[in-house]
Amino acid sequence: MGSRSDWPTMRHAANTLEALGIPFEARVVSAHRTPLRMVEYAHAARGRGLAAIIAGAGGAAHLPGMVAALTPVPVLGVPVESAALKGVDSLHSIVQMPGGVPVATFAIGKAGAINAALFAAAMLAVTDKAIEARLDAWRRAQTDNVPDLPEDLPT
Ligand code: RP5
Repeated sequence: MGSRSDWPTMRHAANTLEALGIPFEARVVSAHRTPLRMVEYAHAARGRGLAAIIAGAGGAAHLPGMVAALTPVPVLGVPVESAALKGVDSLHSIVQMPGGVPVATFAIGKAGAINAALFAAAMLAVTDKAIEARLDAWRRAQTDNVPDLPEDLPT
């Protein structure tokens, strides 16, 4: 993520990966404030065996696109909600990549962070039966937990 201030959003991705038993690391890497850290992180990603990079950033959210420019590892972009423009700036910064440098872009905020983690899990599940089983179980539990009434009614 681009800043510690993104963690309240990005922890939802971390929590989801944890629930699915998928190992991950969480790092602050800013495209603007620590550009060399970003270059080093992205250059090392493939060699370190990272299967995907979930990159969350807000405002002028250049982190996902720049990381995607620097590594062939799939980059999943999460637009963090910004104070001034509610994350529409983040979304536009992340989604509108030029042809040739893909970033899979998710919803603004918490939903996007959760879905980026689920999407990464789905990619891994293609070749990992254990993750496939845990993702299936997670989805079943989600379905089972949706009540069919809007509130508890007196019996
Ligand atoms: C972006 O600027 C970060 O991803 C963050 O969403 C935003 C604001 O950062 P802070 O000023 O809160 O550190 O680079």
